[in-house]
Amino acid sequence: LATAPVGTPPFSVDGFVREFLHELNTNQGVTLSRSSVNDQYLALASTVKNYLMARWLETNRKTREAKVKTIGYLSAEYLLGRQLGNALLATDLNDIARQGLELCGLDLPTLRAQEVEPGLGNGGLGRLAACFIDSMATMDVPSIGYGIRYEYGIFRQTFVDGRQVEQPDTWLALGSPWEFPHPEAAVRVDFGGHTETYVDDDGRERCRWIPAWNVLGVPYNYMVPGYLNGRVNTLRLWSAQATKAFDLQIFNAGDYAQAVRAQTFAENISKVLYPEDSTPQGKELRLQQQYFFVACSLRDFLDNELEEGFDLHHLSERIIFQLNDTHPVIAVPELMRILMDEKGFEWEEAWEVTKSCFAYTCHTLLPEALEVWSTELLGRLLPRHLEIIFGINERFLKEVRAAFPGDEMRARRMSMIAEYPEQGVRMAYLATVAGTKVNGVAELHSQLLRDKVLPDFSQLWPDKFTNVTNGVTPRRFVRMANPKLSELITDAIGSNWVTDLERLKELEPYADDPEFQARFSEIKAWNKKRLTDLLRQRDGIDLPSGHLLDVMVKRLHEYKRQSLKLLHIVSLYERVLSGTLAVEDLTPRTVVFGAKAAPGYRMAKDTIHLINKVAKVINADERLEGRLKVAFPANYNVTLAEKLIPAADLSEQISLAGMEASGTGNMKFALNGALTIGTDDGANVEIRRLVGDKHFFLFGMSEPEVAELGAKGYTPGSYYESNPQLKAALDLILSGEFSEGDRHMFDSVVYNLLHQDRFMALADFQSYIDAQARVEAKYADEAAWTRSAILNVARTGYFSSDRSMRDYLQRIWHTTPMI
Ligand code: DL6
Repeated sequence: LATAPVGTPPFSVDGFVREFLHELNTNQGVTLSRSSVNDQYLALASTVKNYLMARWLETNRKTREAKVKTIGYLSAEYLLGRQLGNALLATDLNDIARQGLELCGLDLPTLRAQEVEPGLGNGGLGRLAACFIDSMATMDVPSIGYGIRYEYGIFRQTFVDGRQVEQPDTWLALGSPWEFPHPEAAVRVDFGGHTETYVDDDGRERCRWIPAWNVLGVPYNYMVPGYLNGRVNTLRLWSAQATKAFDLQIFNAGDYAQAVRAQTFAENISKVLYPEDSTPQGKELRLQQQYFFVACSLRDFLDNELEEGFDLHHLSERIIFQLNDTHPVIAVPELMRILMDEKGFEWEEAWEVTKSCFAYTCHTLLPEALEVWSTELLGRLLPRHLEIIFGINERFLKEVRAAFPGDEMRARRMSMIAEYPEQGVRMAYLATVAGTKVNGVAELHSQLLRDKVLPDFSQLWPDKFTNVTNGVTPRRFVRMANPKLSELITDAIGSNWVTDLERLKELEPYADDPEFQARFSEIKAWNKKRLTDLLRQRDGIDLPSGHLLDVMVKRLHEYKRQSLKLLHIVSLYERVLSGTLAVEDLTPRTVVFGAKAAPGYRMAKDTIHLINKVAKVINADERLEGRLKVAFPANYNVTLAEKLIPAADLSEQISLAGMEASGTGNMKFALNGALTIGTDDGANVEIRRLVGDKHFFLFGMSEPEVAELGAKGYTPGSYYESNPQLKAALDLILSGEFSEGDRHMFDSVVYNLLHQDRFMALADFQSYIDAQARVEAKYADEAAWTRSAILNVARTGYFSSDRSMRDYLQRIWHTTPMI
């Protein structure tokens, strides 16, 4: 009885309806006739959870009993997207739910639309974590995702006069049916104070931390259902609370505000997601968040997931903590501290265990994205951890000096402690030293990581470095997002592709089949219509029909070069105005942007403003005869992506070569039959290799060419002077055409391009324009375009996150799925 899971509701329309009405009555306290849409959504979510519950409990029991190695995925971000659709898919309940709800007079899509997505991430890194936990569950890999339950996720973006305005993301306001809070299992996390040495009972000198304050971490568990396999893994997100509610003495003395201050202070730790994805500010609260969630997670694993009395010398047989970028790296000194200060390990023993329990994934190449924590802050917040970091560094540098005698410069370069502009800890170095493996996220990125970011480390430990190219979950991004295409694929090759995506290769022969092509085109048109309906209702945007749908969705960052896309649009417009392009020669095209800018990133916000202003003028200009439109729906998120990506014809992946670590949007578009226009950057390189040059529009400098130009000295102004088309486009912006005659409104963007252009947009302009001309020529040949689109689908099965997981299992985690 103690281990018996609850029963599962009957897998029938009747059984479903009974369960749903029961949940509506008992959970929501309403009858069907008196229920709101939100009641109905919450009851539906509970119903679906009930179908998953027995599997979840059983998964936990089996994993615990099997005593196998678990993957502890440590990530400060999980950009989950809506949960209901995914849970229905994983349980095969879609049809039953739809029919059952119909019997109740309800409509499944309406209830699904009620869900507010948990936006607990910024972009690629957080969405990758969500794809990976989906794949691990589907592949029967025992894993726990650990992270932070932010009360406010990524801000909600609105536009006021074309400028970005951020609103808080109140994702919890209408209830959060997918989580299971366990306040009774809260974990204490210490901060501040000082350290001291003492002599233990065996006469050994030891160190201990005397913290100054603490908070509680309350675990919230979320189900991570595998696709049709009966496995349900766990995502455990931590929420911060004060250790005591409030100080009664102060309260009784009448100072209410002071009395609750401690509570507010503690809760602040998990209050809000930092919205910078590539320029982390060294903010104290951010370090508190990082330590908070890894301290909770380590404690949780050691105390609750291991059986009592487990010998921690063998810890690596039971866990590997994957560090999703440097955000969780403070876990390294935390494990050392636990082993030495709490479990009595000697340094060498503790280090042997620690360095076998972590692996590190780097997600960037931008120097400003590599976290460095000032030693002043670290020492103030985590004094014992700073001591341990110094200890690790000292021993590490001895190893370096032994391996490269006399090469003091090298030792200095490799030190985890930076001395300028202030003393700080280079978290990527600490992660590299502590990790059993270090991986980049696409082939080119992993190579640049070895050669340019961490060259000294890769010379010292060549075998430590490896690559795992990112992937995306086919469940959410094909099967769920593109139901019609999924049906077409299944009709052609059977349904196994959903968990074995390389089977999409079997579609290749269909690329030449006129009937298949026709159905494929109809589906694209249907997806465009679905998007059109959504954007009309969501944003009041009217998408014209029959246009090439050209989509650029990703965070707004200079290196991603939304400004290059904008120059292309402005250039088309300018050519029509100046008569160098006849309007009837303009390929009917709608460009859709989706992008959030970090709230403090001026240039990114100015670029958003400019895009919106350009859109307004172009969309209203009748001289274009409706042949060029620009749409920029606000608040791009996972939910919108699921409708936007399947509708796209052209996928814009135009970062400067050597800057985008991988990209994962690029994979989602190709898998949904969009053709890519892209540079040889990140995973584009692998996409192009797999789909073939004829089915990919390559442009721009290669990474070595970029490096060469940079070394020679890059002068963007020379491109402006020598390229009349580029000059005319920039001049048009400067003329005030898009800013009601104000010639200076966009000086920041234009003069930055003309005088600095760190990401060389002007150097790649002509090549981009030429590639766009090739796009138009191909688009004019409908059969050829459709053929290429089908081949994109057929040849990109490699980019399943299931394959990424297999690579991690083989190259990094050295474990296998559970039987
Ligand atoms: O690996 C996931 C994703 C990559 O696909 C993107 O290319 C990369 O920009 C992104 N990185 C981040 C933040 N990086 N840091 N630190 O989101 O990771």
